[in-house]
Amino acid sequence: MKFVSIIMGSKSDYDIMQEAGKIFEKFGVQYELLVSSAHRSPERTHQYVKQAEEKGAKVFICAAGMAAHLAGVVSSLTTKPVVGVPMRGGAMDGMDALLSTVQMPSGMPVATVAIGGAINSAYLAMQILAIDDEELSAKLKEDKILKAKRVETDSMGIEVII
Ligand code: RP5
Repeated sequence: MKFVSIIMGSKSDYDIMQEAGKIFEKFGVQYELLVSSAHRSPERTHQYVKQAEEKGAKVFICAAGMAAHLAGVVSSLTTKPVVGVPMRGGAMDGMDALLSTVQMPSGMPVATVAIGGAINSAYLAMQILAIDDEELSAKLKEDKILKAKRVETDSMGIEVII
């Protein structure tokens, strides 16, 4: 069973990260979602990543805030692609999480999206899966076409062109 794993450092990340789940549901992509912290539950995180890989996880999405080490720790435990989502909150409102997530040492990559970028994390994970999945690739192409059409529709009625 091929799926994407979404790991959140805290239940407080859920409101934002459930948006990634909704995208997977829309595209018919299987996913798991759970809370496991790099700091508060390191054993659970290690065990889960190993188990998820064995079960068929192809991409990991890791969302964490503040001193965000979850994506980095998961990257140290797997050779599957890891997408990091820095979360808002704390004294620096996400800048700390952004830098903690993106500034990985060489050889331990984390593909970091914007602060709170749950939706792009899902799209990036799907684009990775679509490399060898024609059906998903076709759905993503269709989605891009729809988005381009929406831009034209939005412009119609308000545009001023001379
Ligand atoms: C991180 O610290 C979590 O990912 C969350 O974004 C942040 C705050 O966690 P809580 O104190 O709300 O559980 O570990």
